[in-house]
Parts: sequence; structure tokens; C-alpha cells
Amino acid sequence: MTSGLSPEQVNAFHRDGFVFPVDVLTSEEVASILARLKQVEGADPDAFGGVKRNNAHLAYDFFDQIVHHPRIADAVADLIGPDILALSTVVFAKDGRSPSFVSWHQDGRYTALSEDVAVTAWVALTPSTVENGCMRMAPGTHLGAYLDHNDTFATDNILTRGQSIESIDETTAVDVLLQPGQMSLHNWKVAHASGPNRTEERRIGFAVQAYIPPTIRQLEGRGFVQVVRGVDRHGHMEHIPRVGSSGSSAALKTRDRINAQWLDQLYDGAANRRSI
Ligand SMILES: O=C(O)CCC(=O)C(=O)O
Repeated sequence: MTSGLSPEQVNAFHRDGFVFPVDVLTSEEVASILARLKQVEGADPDAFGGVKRNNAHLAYDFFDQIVHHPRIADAVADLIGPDILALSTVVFAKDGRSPSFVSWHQDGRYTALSEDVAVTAWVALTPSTVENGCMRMAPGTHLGAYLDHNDTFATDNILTRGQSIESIDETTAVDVLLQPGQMSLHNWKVAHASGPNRTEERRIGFAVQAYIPPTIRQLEGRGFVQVVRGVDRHGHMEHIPRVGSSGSSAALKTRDRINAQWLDQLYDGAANRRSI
């Protein structure tokens, strides 16, 4: 498996706002992560449900290892440089026959950053196909201003506010097809969505939203980060230590503390709040 991105992949990312597939995890790594995930969900079926789908890397070492994986860092370094911070993460799991979907949105719409250079990595732990609700990207939408989002709070919409962009030309959308262990990288300003899972099998992806250079400031609220590579010479964000004892009550408490503050920021100005 080679590391880093080719010049063509770097060009595609800057032109379209995304690039895939990038090979990052071996089949052994994927199998081990899925086994650990199953173990945790065996003890608590809701371990990654509701708000707990956010920032699981602060509580469980197998997700922490994805965030800090050297092959992911090599690829991200080709896009944002050698100093890399990770902001937050989301476990995007859609059960077989699940109506859950993600409406068209831009990741950065509700977390204003001082520079548009944040990169989301979406790592496939199972195949990601049209049938099971892979992501769809709207090429080039990272190049303009942020698009208008309506808060729908739709029941099956996975997004916090059910925020939705209505003006996407779906005829140009690109399906992000991935095999387990591959990832896509997208500029967190590019518009994307995903449909329901029409298969019997669960579809699982783990997203780091986002990798950023330390020069970035969060314009509202506080950002919580971990250094993935290099150094943070700027100190604009609060540093959170990597998980110690995986799944311990201390680790879960750290995750819950960060999620509570992060949700307050995400819902800032919203008319409603989901009861999760
Ligand atoms: O996993 C999905 O279906 C959607 C993921 C997504 O919207 C994201 O990673 O920003």
C-alpha cells in the first residue's frame, strides 16, 4: 500500500472538492476495528447512537487509532501541510434497511473557521455503495460562498438540525464508492449528501471532521483538537489528550463533556433542538 496522494489526486481534490478512493487501512486493521466495535455494542447497543456517535475517538482507542493513523496523516499532509490537528469525529452507521439519510449540506456551515482548508476524511469500515447509501458529492461547490441551508429536523435525517441545501444540481453528483479500508477526503465546504440503506447489511463509516492546520481559528465558540502530526505553534484551540483507558468512565466523561459544549455551538441560533 503506498502512502500519500499522487499529484493527480491532489489536483482532483482542489478542483472538485473531494478525492477517492484512497487506501488507508489493511483488511486486518478493519477486521480488528469491527470486532472491537461489535464488542462495545454487545455490551451497550446504543454506544454510538444519538449524540454518542460524535467524538467516539475520545472514548475508544480503536477510533483514536483511525484519527492518528499515519497513512491518513500522510494523505492529509499533502493537502494542508505537515502540521495537522483533528477537530471532531462522527460514526456514520446505517443499519440494514434503515431509512436514515443525510441531506445536502456543507460540513463547515455551522462551525465557522478562519480559513477554508479543513479536510474531512471518511473511512469505510464496510463497503459503501449506491444501494447502501454512500456519500454523494456536488463537485466544485467548495469554491463559492456557503450555500443557504434550511433546518428541517426531519425524523430520519442523521444531521443534527436536519439542515438541507435545496439548490443542488443532482445530475452532476458523484457517488463515493468505497471498499472497507478505503477513504474519501473532502473539503468541508463541498456540498454532499447520502441516501438510505436499501440492503440487508449495515453500512459503517468513520469520519474525521476535520483535519485542519494549526493556523486556523474557530470564529465562534471553542474548538477542541488533538495534534495528529507536527506541532501547534498557534494554540488557537483547546487541546484534548488522547484516550487513556479505552471505554473507561473517565474516557466517556471526557467525550460527553466535549459533546455537550460542541452541541451548544452547533445548535446556536436554531429554533429547535432534537431530544437525543
Ligand atoms: O456517512 C454518511 O452517510 C454521510 C457522511 C457525511 O455527511 C460526512 O462525513 O460529512
